[in-house]
Amino acid sequence: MKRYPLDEKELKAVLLELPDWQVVDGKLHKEYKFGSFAEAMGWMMSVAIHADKLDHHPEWGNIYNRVRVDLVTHDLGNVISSFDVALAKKMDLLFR
Ligand code: H2B
Repeated sequence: MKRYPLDEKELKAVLLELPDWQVVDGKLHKEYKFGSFAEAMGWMMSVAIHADKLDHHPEWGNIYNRVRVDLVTHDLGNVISSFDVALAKKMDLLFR
């Protein structure tokens, strides 16, 4: 997969197919809520394994059963890229 920045039009289209994701401070942002701390941790671990394989790592934080995620591509100068979209989709898939 190629890592390329999204233009305005692509970003708009992507947001339509990514429920509850929005652009906040130039990053692809979402907050997940889980049934428990253990569930949140389990999800983070599953995502971490995938993120490392993809060599694309999220900015994220956990408080109890919530995980706040901000996706941006550092190598391209902190813009939202195709890799952020791929990771966002995988996160949603693993959340279901
Ligand atoms: N993660 C994110 N979010 N953005 C990057 O540009 C990035 C990354 N680059 N993980 C990768 C690692 C790069 O530093 C390594 C050397 O491939």
